[in-house]
Amino acid sequence: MPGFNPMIANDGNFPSQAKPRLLVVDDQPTNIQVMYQILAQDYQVLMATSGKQALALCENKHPDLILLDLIMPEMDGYEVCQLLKRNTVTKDIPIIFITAQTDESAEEKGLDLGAVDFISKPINPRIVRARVKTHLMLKAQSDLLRSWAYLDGLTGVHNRRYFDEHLTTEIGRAVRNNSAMSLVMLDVDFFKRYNDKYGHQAGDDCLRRVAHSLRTSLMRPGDHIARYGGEEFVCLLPETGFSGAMQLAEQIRKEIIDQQIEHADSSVAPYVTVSLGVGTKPENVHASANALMSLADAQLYKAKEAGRHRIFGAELK
Ligand code: GH3
Ligand code: MG
Repeated sequence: MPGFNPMIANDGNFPSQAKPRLLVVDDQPTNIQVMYQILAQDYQVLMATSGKQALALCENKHPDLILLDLIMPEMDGYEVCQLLKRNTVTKDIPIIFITAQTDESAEEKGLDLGAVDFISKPINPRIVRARVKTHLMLKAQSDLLRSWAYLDGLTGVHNRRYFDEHLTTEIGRAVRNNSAMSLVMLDVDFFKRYNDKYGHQAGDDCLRRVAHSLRTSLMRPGDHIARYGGEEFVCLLPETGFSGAMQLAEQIRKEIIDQQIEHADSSVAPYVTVSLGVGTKPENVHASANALMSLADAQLYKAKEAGRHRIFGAELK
């Protein structure tokens, strides 16, 4: 087939990013070619001829949907499905099983393992296109709902739920890779007085401006900002050692006071200020999410105790 690339193919009419990305997994290249011809017009089509290759492609290329052959040598479709559902990176990718097996128990087993649908061979192109379209739409809707459930409605940064889930994943990754990781916790100083003087609406605006300063200061794509509680925020900084995190905390402190948000009742400055606590897991140190969180929190407490509008930091041993 001209231009047929065994790993990635599309018809070239549209930029590939504009099209949803499908992964077709089948040990028979001729079956893959049939699927390719049915789907390449509307989708970017990734292809794998073994379960192992499929798992690697899912981790690296994040397809939007998988069409998975059930019967394959070495690793069958059930096993591939199970492994994908166990991995946090791939568990939400919808899987449609493609199979020549017509008995209901095979279908039941597949659905039990988390597949969204079953298509039997020989395939009918119109049915394949229709089901793919439906499941991609459902996936897009659930992605959108999930992203809303992880956002803080007031400030637009992530919420505590997202942060808690992410922290566990990120610390696991940092321990595996022996890399450093830091947290910056931040709390607005005398915010109760701010609300009392300027009103709750102004208080809300102030929190939005603090979130804006955090967004401005954090530049790396892996960094995450979350609103952890009322006027408390936390920044998760993968691959960041102690001095880098302290520098960033200083930048945030400065960014916020430089906004000159009037706060006449603050005891530390005529403007809104924040106190910050930095906690670092250095390279080659094993640590839990709780230990890192407690460290950053304790540092924030010290900053408050020492007079507010300042930064304290420490590293885990
Ligand atoms: P400190 O410097 O020790 O942190 O003092 P504080 O006044 O900032 O801390 P305290 O915990 O006493 O008060 C926090 C205030 O933040 C009280 C609460 O009404 C306010 N707050 C919490 N969430 C929100 C919110 O979403 N919007 C507004 N406007 N205020 C909030
Ligand atoms: Mg406060």
